Amino acid sequence: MSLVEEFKACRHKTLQIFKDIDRETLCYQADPNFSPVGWHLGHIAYIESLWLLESSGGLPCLFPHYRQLFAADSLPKSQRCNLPDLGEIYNYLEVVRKQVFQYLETVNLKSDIKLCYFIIQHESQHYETICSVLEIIKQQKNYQPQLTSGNYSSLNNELVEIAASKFLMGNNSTYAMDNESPTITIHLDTYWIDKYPVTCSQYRKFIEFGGYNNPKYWSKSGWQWRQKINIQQPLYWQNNIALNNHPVSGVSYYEAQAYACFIGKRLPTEAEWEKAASWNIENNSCQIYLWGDQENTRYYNYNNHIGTTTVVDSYPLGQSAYGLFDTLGNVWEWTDSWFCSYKGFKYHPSKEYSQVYFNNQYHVLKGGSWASTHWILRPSFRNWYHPETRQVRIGFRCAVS
Ligand code: AVJ
Ligand code: FE
Repeated sequence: MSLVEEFKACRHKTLQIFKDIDRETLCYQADPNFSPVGWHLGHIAYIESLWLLESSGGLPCLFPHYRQLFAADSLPKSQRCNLPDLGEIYNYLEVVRKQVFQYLETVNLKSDIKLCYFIIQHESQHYETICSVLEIIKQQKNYQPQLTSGNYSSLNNELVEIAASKFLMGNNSTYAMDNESPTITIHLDTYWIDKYPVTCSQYRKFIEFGGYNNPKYWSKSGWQWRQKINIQQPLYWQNNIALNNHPVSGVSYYEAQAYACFIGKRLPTEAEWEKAASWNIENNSCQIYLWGDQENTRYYNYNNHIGTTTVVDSYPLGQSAYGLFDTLGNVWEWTDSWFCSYKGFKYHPSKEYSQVYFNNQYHVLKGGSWASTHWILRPSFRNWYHPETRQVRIGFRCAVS
């Protein structure tokens, strides 16, 4: 696909979600930590205009009156509900896009290609957040916790041995985001990691054994948080045996950490996760998912094809070289690592994308979810959230030293 076609394909996906959205949903703030879905749409146009037209192209700002509303660092999230009509936001997107295509015809694409890849991946990340917010709204409307206890499933989480060796971490290709570069060779001692993400059935044991009320499983900051928010289960937890073999999701980093402690394991570091997902010891190489690689829905649950989680052993074709399932797609996975820069990091296109978050307040998440597009679905991609976040579809797998 040409770059122009990729831009169009990404936009097509985004607009599809808005086909039957009413004004109330467009402007509704479902959660204090997330903006209304309509805001994300305007912000996508704003960022494209800012980075491609203004900063790179030196062109004047097309809609200066939208700056305050759609910039990421301007209004607090609670003040983003007063949005223009959907038609006006569409017009904003279209006018910006038309200029972008004109601009791209006039420049040597080579110099701007990384920026174009950034823009597509930026839109993809907001696409995913839009999907998550719609899911939150849907859950809030229909949610009925099911309190009956379920049967446990026989699917166990085997540990896979990852023998000591070096491996190549990160991604220095043109389409990589700034925080994935430069690549680095890392040696890891032997460790073991779960073959599957932790399932609802497995997690139910933690709930039923009183895990939420026993400080011995929780870290100090985790227990403080747990007491503050007084919960007994993941967000939107359904005690439904039909979900037994789905990955647990809606858990904060602290809940993931507590569960791991409960079963005598721990969360993997980012490097451990990435090695198990991408390294091939047979030929000493990294499995790299090329930018815009052919969509293959037989391999992973992604691109919103299914629109929710799937049973963790559904995709044998998508196993990593070490035999892990669901490393890509289904749910994001917490790692034990703080989001920080690799040695030699250079920001792109601005400090505001990654650098301002290198402050030991965010944990790295890996692997993408059912709503991740193929433009961001790769083992080297790094997502990051506050350890308290449970609103997006995040699960985890455990490791052992
Ligand atoms: C890394 C997913 C938390 O969505 O706020 C989007 C990514 N950065 N626009 C977010 C991002 C700028 C970010 N997350
Ligand atoms: Fe953004």
